[in-house]
Amino acid sequence: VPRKVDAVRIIGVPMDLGASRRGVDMGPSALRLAGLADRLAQLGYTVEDCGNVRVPDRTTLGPAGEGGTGRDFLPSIALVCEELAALTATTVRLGAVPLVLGGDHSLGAGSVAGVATALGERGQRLGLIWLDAHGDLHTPETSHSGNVHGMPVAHLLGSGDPRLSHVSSVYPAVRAENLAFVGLRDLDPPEKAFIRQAGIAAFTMRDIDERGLRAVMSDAIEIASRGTGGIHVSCDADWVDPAEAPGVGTPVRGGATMREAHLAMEMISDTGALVGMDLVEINPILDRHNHTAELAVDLLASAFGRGIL
Ligand code: HAR
Ligand code: MN
Ligand code: MN
Ligand code: MN
Repeated sequence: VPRKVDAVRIIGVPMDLGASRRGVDMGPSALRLAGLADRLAQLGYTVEDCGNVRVPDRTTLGPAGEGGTGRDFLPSIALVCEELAALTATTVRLGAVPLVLGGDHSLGAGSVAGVATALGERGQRLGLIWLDAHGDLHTPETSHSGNVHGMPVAHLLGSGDPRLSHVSSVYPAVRAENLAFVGLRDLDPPEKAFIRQAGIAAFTMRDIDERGLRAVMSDAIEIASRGTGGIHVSCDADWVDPAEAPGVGTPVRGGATMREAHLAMEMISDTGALVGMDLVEINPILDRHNHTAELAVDLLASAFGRGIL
C-alpha cells in the first residue's frame, strides 16, 4: 500500500497536569533520547521536530498547583489543547502527519481536535482508534479522581466542559460511530454506561484473548475507516502489559504483549490512512533505564511502516 504522506512532524507536550502521579511530563524527552527522529528518517520520512508546546509546570499554578486536585487544572489543560490543536491542524494542512509525544493523555482533546479540524475543512470526518487500558470517557461530573487524563474521549465526543469539547472547529470532533477502543481493562462504572449509551465499539483484553489481536484490530480499523478521510491513532503506552512497559503513568496488569502491540501497529501502517498519532503516558521515573520509551519508539517505527519489505 503506497503511503499517503511521507512527512512527519514531531510535537512534544511535556504535560502532567492531567494525572495524579508526576513524571509523564518527561515523556517527550525520553522518546527523543530513544532515537525517534532518526528511526523515522531511516524509514524514508522527512522528519521535522517542532519542539515542545509550552506547558505550565504544576508548581507555578499557585493554589491550583500543589494543593489542587485534578479538575483544577482543566483550564490550563484546555489552553495547552488549543495550542496543540492549532499545531496538529497546520501539520495536516501542510500534508504531514503530526506525531504527538506526551505527556498525559489529556492532550488527546487537543491533538485529535486539530486533526479533525483539518479534515473537516476538506469535508471529511476523522476516524479514531484509542489504544488504552482505560476508556478516558469521564466528564468532570462523573470522574471520581478529577484527573483530566481520564476525560479526553468524552470531550472529543462532545460531552463535558465546553472549554475542552470545543477545541476543534468540528463539533463533536469525532462521532461515536467512527471510534474504536482496543486494549481496555480498567473502566469505571460511568465509563461503561457511556459506552453502552453511545454504542461505542469497545474491544477489551478479553476480546483480544478470545478472538486474537488481528481480528479485533481489523474490526477497529474498519470502524475508524468507514466514511472517514483518515485515522488518528491515540496510543496510551499503558495498553501494553506493564511487564514490557513498566514506565507508564498508570500501569494495569494484563495488557497487550509486545508482539500484539507490533501487529496492531503494522496493521495501522498497512491501512495507509494514518493522518495523526499520539504516543502518551510514558513515565521515565517508573521505567527501567529507558526501556519503555525504546519499546514505544519500536512500536512507532512499526506504525510508520518499518515492517514493509
Ligand atoms: N479512570 C481513571 C480516572 O478517572 C483514569 C485513569 C486514567 N489513566 C490513564 N488514562 N492513563 O488512560 O481517574
Ligand atoms: Mn489514556
Ligand atoms: Mn491509560
Ligand atoms: Mn478510575
